[in-house]
Amino acid sequence: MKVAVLSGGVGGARFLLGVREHFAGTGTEITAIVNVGDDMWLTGVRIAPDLDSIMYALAGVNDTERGWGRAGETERVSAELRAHGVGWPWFTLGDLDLGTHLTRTHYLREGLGLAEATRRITERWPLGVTLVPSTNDEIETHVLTAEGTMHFQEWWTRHRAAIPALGFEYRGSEAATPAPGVLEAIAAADLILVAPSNPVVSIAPILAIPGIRQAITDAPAPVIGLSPIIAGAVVRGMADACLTAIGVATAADAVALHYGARSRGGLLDAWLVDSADAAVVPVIEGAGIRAAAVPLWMTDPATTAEIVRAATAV
Ligand code: FO1
Repeated sequence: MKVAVLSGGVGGARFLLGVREHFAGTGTEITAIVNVGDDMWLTGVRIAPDLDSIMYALAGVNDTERGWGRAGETERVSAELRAHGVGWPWFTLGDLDLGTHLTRTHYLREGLGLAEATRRITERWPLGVTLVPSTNDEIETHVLTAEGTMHFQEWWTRHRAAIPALGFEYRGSEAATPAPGVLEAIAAADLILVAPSNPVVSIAPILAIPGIRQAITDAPAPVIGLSPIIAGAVVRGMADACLTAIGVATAADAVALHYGARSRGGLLDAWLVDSADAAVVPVIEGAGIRAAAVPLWMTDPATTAEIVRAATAV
């Protein structure tokens, strides 16, 4: 069996721990198609937060409290960079984490694509999941605000999404092409999962790359999504600020309707909501999307594996 998962970083990482646990021992090939809209060049290195958050989590070397970066991290190099006035003072690159960025930059400078660089970097750990960036091209999510347009990381990390967003741009996406392995994973999948990641800044930049949405629409596998919203609140992160900006309510059914039914030109065949949102199941089904309500809190990999089992049964 083959499973393809569209995923962002921190929430996606938690979800993938459960996907791996659910399919453990079954010989299932799991491919995560990962957002790269958060990526950027900073102090001469290429940073890919979502790929790294997933890699560190699956490798068991992540900082579980922060949700990003390495456990047992030190920040000596970042302190030096700050003293030099280089980089973003509000964005910390840990010393261990910098090892990843330097390695990735080394491969990119050698002329490899991000997908091959990621393959080589992830070889270090038996992740049980193949990580594929959505594209080898450099695309960047920018946020439009009344105070100007800024890179997603500035809005998210520096301003904590407190400046109201007026819109989002996935710069470079129109000219981007799917990375090697993306369309293949979608076409070969027996199951396509849309992780409970941020619909606006994690999943949308993947779908903005020409060819990916179409490949999903045409795929033989069922497309099953999981709500990142539980009882009108975000599970983690600041997705509510993103959804508000694009005119979508912070509600499990509103996100499902935003993605739309595959049978009606959208993305989804089925959608899982939390038990707390059971009342909206008929609304989602009325829009042509099969729906079920189950506990969706991803408290640990075993609980998340149970969520994935429910997703395969909806
Ligand atoms: N998030 C922060 O809140 N502060 C940081 O200084 C920070 C540094 C950082 C460095 C590398 C990396 O891969 C991620 C990092 N993050 C940091 C997380 C990241 O900004 C976001 O949480 C994601 O991009 C959103 O998925």
